[in-house]
Amino acid sequence: MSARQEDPMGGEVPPGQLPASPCQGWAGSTQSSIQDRNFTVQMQNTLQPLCLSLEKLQQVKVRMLEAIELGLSRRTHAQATVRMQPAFIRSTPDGTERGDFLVVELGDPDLRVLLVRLTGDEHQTVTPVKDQRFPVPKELTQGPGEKLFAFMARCLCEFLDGLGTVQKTFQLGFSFPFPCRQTQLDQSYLLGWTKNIQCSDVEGRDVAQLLQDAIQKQQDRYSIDVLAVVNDTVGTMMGCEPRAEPCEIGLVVDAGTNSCFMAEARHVELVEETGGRMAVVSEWGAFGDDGTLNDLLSDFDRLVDQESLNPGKQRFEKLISSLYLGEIVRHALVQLTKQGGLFNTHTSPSPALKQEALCTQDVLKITDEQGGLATAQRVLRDLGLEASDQDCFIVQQVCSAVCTRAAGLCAAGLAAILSYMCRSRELARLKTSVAVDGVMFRDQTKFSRTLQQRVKQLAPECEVTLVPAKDGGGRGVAMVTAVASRLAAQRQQIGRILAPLKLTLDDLRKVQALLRREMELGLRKETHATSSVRMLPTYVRATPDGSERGDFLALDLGGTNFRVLLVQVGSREQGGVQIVSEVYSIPPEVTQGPGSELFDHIVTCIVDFQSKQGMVGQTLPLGFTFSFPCQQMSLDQGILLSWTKGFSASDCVGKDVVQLLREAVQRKQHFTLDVVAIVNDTVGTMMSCGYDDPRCEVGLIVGTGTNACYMEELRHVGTVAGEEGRMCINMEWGAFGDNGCLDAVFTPFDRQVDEVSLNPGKQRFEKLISGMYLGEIVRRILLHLTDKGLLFRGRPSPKLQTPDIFQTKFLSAIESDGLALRQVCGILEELGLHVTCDDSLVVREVCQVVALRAAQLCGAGVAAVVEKIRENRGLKQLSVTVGVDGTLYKLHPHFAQNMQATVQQLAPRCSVTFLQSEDGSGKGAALIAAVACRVASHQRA
Ligand code: 0WK
Ligand code: BGC
Ligand code: BGC
Repeated sequence: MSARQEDPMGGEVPPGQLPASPCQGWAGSTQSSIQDRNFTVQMQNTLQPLCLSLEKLQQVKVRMLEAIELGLSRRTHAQATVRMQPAFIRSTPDGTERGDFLVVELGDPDLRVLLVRLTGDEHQTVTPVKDQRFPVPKELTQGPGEKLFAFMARCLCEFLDGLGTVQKTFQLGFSFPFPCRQTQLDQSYLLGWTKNIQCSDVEGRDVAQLLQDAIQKQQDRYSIDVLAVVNDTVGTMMGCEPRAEPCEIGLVVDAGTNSCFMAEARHVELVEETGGRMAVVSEWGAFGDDGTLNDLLSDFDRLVDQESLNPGKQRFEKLISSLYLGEIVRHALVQLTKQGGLFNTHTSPSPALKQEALCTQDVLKITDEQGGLATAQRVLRDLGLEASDQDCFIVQQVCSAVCTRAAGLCAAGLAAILSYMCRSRELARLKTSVAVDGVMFRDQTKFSRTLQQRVKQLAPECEVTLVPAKDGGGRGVAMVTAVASRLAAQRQQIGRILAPLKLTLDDLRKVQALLRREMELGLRKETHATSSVRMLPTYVRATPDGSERGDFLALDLGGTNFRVLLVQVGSREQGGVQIVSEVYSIPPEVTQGPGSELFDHIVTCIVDFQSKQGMVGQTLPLGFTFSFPCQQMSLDQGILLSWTKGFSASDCVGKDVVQLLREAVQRKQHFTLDVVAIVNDTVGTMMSCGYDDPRCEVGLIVGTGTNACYMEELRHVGTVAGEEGRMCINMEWGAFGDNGCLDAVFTPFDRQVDEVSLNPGKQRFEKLISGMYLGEIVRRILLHLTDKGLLFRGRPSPKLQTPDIFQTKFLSAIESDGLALRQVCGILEELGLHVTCDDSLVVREVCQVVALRAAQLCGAGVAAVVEKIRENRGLKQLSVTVGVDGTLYKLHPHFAQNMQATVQQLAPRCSVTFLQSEDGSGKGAALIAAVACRVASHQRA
């Protein structure tokens, strides 16, 4: 054998000295006999597999890095052995945490209960007010999970009874050192037991809920809220003594082993986060369960694994943690005994070396250079083994080999995490503390020294301080619980602020009944003027029957765009309705300027359209969709009752809109107009859809504004003569509640939006539903939450304080499925806001609540209409189609569905089909013009 031997700690063994570790040759050693030399070789061969060179550890580091990437990626996570579970902790403590928190730690072998006081001062002195251990009876660790949780609840009560405090309400953090799939701080599903616990009926279940249920079942003397479930590595990291450099890694080397660290949230693909950090629990104990470490497993490791509670699982853990090291050493000693070199027993292993004869605590002590040999002597004597000094020395060598390897492997894992953090943060160097807990590290100089040295060698780009955990994870779990408590309090506050926007089915039934009452009032001649729902006759008596023919000009004013259309209506064989249209914008200064300019602008667009379509000088019958409340005396006459939405052009209200258009044409002296019909966009939409579905007898707009129309029995329309047949009624439900009947639904946010609108006190129902207002309601709520310090760290951006800056299309975007929170953050960052992930979640919730209320109220409206039609016709069951149009209805991801669900609940005897209009109401206006022309030609005939 060569004299020069490379020791895994990277040093040389000077001649005549004992090797620092068994992995070194014994060339220079004091032994003289041949027999001894044979045994030395045998021993080296036996222990060689336990000796991992730096190169080997470097390989392990690289494999761990690959495993980390697989665990973080959404695509490979499910197959990954190192599961990288998000812990839903986004920042390490900031010292503001305060309060008294209960902590329950399911350790091995003890359950520990603590009451921790956080002072919230910059020193953050954290003192366990009381701390008590309860040994966990062995049978509980293998029995029904329910019993184990009941035991924990009992200990908790015993602890609190012993506290002798008057306090009855507590917030609790649960330290649960087992692999879990966490979905939020207080929701964590057990993936599988490890170490010495194997209870039934717990895997796949939420352990927070199991503990909460056990506590409730156990007693009612205390009200205890389980606010957080925390892995012990996270507790260790969060409990790290505040130091110069942040502590962003937690490491546990105890009965089991594991690690966690603060990853860049954008790299944790299991969560939606974009910005900031997220603690991930590696669960590296399972590293190698896919065979990645097979090349470095020794026979002893395989024996330990086969004899364990979970063969084939937790391979990395079984090479490092205290539950297994004693067994590895024992198997090595049995092997050496068989080779006849130990305890003078000549091959038959002593029964003394039976399973679990050696505990890891002793193994660790034996590795101690000072007293290790004496400890070996004592331990072997206690086992009834007569051990010579050489035996003790050999045993010490074996223990050292096993522990050195454990420290080396742990270092390779830690180095992988450090290098990963350095790389993922694009840093040249990383300086961080690592909080370490566990019997393998606590007061174990050899292990911790080896670990420190190896980490330095394996991650030279990182400057690492290993910080022994002061009291295990207790204080860290209390910190997490304090964060959870703050978040829970915030949640409650946000819940209280949003509660008035959440309508119950009962509330919606009341709205339905109120609308129905207003409809009746609107229809009756005597009460028509006082009803907030004006139920305006449209003089449209029937929906299209397919016999309409001819070319028509159509105008579509009132929504997002102004459109001019050429509509050619032919037989179905000729292809039915052909439409050519042009969209024109109407600048705000025109919508809010002199009425004459508005109508001049309309005529200019018509002229432009006609010249583009080569129709100059051609006069076609025209249908005019005018999406504002008009009192119609006939099909081609409509007195504007009031402007709504963003319009407030002067000198129009109270005037016949058709006349205003004709006057504009005259002013332009270009051509003549033959306006044969003016229709509301709801009516145009109903007609347009009715052309394809004859059952379509309701028109609904949910766009910039909202409104509905439907075919009412003429006998019910008190403002129009005649009893026979039907007439389409433009409800103008936007004004529903203008008489105060909806005040109960109105929240302060709605009032604020109304007060600054163009028409305060008007269009109250519209202001709860339509696209013009939803964004503004959300903005006001966000400002209120920011004011309360519940959002954006209490700092609103100047942009967010700008009226109408939060457009309704943002709601649709923010709520769209699959839109990662990252995109929500993007939208909010556009508004100059510094957004945390919690903020995005809250903003999304506010959007959801506001949009859901709008959809439900709209659903209550439609339910009132279809129920009216059903009762009109004395039907048990009505089947009807509603033609719908409007940007909000079309673009919002959930509006239509939520609205339809509400209609089903409130009008169960109506099967309602919603037909989205593809051609817009202009087509409908042209069809009405066609009917008007046909009727006129018959009258002339
Ligand atoms: C398209 C119709 C138009 C109606 C508009 C409403 O053709 O008549 O006014 O939908 O939706 P908005 O454009 O307001 O979203
Ligand atoms: C568990 C981990 C735990 C570690 C240390 C492992 O067996 O899977 O969740 O953190 O032991 O206690
Ligand atoms: C108008 C209605 C119109 C609705 C949808 C409301 O503001 O008053 O006439 O149908 O908006 O565009």
